[in-house]
Amino acid sequence: MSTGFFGDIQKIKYEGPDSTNPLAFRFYNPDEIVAGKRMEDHLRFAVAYWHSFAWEGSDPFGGRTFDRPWYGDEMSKAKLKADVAFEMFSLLGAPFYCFHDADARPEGKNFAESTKNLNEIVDYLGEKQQQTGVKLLWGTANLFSNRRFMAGASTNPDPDVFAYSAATIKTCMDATMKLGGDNYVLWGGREGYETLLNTDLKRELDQMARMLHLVVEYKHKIGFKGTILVEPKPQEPTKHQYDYDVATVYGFLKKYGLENEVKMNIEQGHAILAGHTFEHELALASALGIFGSIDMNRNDYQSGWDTDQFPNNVPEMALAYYQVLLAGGFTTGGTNFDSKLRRQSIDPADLLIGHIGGMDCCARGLKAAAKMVEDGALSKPLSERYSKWDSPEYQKMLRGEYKLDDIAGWVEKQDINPQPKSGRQEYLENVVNRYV
Ligand code: XUL
Ligand code: CO
Repeated sequence: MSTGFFGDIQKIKYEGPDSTNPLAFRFYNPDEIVAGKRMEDHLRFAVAYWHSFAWEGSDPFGGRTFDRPWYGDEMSKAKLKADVAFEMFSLLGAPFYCFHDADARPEGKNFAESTKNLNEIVDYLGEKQQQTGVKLLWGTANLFSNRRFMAGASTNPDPDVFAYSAATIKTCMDATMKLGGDNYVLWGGREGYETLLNTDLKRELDQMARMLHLVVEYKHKIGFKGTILVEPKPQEPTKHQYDYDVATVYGFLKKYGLENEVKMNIEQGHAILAGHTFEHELALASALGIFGSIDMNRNDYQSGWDTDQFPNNVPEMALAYYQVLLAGGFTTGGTNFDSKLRRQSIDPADLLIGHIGGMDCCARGLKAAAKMVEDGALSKPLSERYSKWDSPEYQKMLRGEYKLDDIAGWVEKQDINPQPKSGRQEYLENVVNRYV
């Protein structure tokens, strides 16, 4: 039975590029085959419960701007929220969703009551999944909003908070497992510091590693088949977040022996905050063998804040999905819209329109990327650029069969005299522009 929240809006359909209907897809056509696979199976779209249903439109200077019938602390409101959320997933044809415990259940007066509320809402979400066929891409714990986490969760100087966080993660992993989630995510919301003057950095990193080991052990204990994902971010809310970027997290995983157990959930806006392009983070994760999933939301390039906007830049998406395709595509991962409306976009239809635009933009990016892969548009010039390495002598050098003095002798004997070659950046940029 419909809640009526979206009025008489019907399931969003693909109408093709010429459509001017704001409530139709122009490029996202789930059944269309791209590079041998249905578009829906490539992109694996997920809606983020928090931004669309839990966030009330506040910013640092003002409070709630949205007016939704499910706001409030009662379980009945949480269920209405779930009803509307699943209605939206179905209208959009989004195959997945993602949620934090705190998005979906009322906070209890203590841990036991919060867990009881979570379990009740998880049963309800399970029924909704059954009814609609929508699945869970990932679950996670909100260990950053409540004031108990203000000095961190696993990295808190107070071990009571570490224990409370561990207990909360356990309940959220149970919930994710019960709902058949494909991944479990850890974003280090307040795992960082405001000032080194009150922070023992080494202790905090050790604590964070202990928590991640506990998570991995519990995953195996309960037989969770999904992937454990860490989501890097350089700052916001803390001045310095320990999971700064892909490179930093990889170093952390290596130091603590977790590099074969954990993969990355890479967010476009976080990449930008870290001073990287999205494709840099994706390419690096892929090169390190830890690519997992993506959060698809852009920042405002002028304000520099983590503004979590829907993607609308097709060339950026094309380069991102190009890296995703090179990495072999998603396995357990997907494209989660960790995106929210602007706080003036108060109409129910805005929720749909934001996602429709994002899905269309990703679809265009994917199609451009697939064509670039198919044509070898970038891979041919790339392999040409490195082709000299294929020669037997250079292969031996790469394998470590020559020492430094051998190489010096060889260079002298062969009279090696490197001749600079063009990097052809403008040419390659023009090639990309032919596809987007
Ligand atoms: C915060 C952020 C989170 C994570 C999940 O910037 O991206 O929403 O995706 O905790
Ligand atoms: Co995110």
